[in-house]
Amino acid sequence: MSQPSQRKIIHVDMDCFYAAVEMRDNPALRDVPIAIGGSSDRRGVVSTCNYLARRYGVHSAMSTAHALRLCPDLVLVPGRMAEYKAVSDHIREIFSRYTQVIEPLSWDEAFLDVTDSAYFNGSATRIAQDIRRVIEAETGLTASAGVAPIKFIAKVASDENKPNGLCVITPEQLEEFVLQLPLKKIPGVGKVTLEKLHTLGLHTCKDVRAFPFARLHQQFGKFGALLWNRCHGIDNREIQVHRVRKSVGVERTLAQDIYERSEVLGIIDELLPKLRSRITSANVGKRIKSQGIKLKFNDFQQTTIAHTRQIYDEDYFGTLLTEVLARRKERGIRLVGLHIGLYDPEDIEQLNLPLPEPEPGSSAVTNASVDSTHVSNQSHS
Ligand code: TTP
Ligand code: MG
Repeated sequence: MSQPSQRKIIHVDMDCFYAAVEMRDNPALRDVPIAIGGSSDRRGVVSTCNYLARRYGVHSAMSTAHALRLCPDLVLVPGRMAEYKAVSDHIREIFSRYTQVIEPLSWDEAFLDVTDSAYFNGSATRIAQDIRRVIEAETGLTASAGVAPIKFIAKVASDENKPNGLCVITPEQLEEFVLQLPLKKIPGVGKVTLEKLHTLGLHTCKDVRAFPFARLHQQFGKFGALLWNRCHGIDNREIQVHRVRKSVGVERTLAQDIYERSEVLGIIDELLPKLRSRITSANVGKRIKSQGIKLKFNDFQQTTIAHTRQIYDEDYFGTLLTEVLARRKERGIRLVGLHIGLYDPEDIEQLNLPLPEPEPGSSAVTNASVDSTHVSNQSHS
């Protein structure tokens, strides 16, 4: 196995993916701000939008009503999932021409390890350029790419020159790049964590390096150790060719708010067959890790309750519902979601491990096992 510093990782991410497909297929949409999502009176949410719409502040996961307030000329386009999936399959096939070590992260992005690739004399930069060229030639869509010796920097790099850009961070540039990196760019650092970090006076990786590890760990637990590693340019995660699914779920945004328990139970009944089939296709057998329920209210707050469970039990959603409804207060419910945490053999191993402590005299935690135990808000679709 190569040392992390010698690895060549490419992260490829399509530019405004769903929106780009729509602009490709309908020239009338090319020079206007567009968003993919349901119309505002049906309480839709923006899946994504083109770069023109982003200038108005529109972004993914925003309600379409809010997006239309920011950008009244916004054109709402319903999604065509089958088409996006077809493009996704196509770009994955393109990736496979360069390496077999591929970790898809979603329909439009993937990590590739090209350390052992013989193409272009082993130049990851030229491989990344060629992948972008071939994607554009064959799909008519642009992709951005990041090249780096470690995964998280490759991902950060792919975002640096978006859209239609490439950013290469060589092993020699890694240290300098990491030092100046704003913490908000580190994958896994969400809004709440960022605010907490800012309160502590931490804005860049350099700031974290100067902060006592013990305090970071005390404030953020395992995630503090993970952050400490990242801020020292450490990310020993290999490309996971076969990703272990951590959860399956289904959810539905409702056309009208509902208020009664019986109405929520009705929605749950409708969602169960889909959940069942997702559990079956995830092929996890009977053993599960947790069972959870999510509600979003008409003030856009959402809440999730998940309990540790060994065996999947559909009736148990009733118990979870009682608990989660106590948080409803007077609010209407606009979304209902069900999810199942899946058993992951790696968890057992990792949870048994003691928390990493920095070695005396060293400034970094080198135990990579903390990486995948921090699973942040996963979306269930
Ligand atoms: P992203 O790669 O996060 O976004 P993007 O490709 O639209 O834009 P960017 O140029 O910044 O990469 O997500 C890929 C697709 O996944 C996106 O086109 C639509 C879908 N998506 C959602 O449906 N909901 C979301 O909240 C997000 C973030 C993405
Ligand atoms: Mg993208």
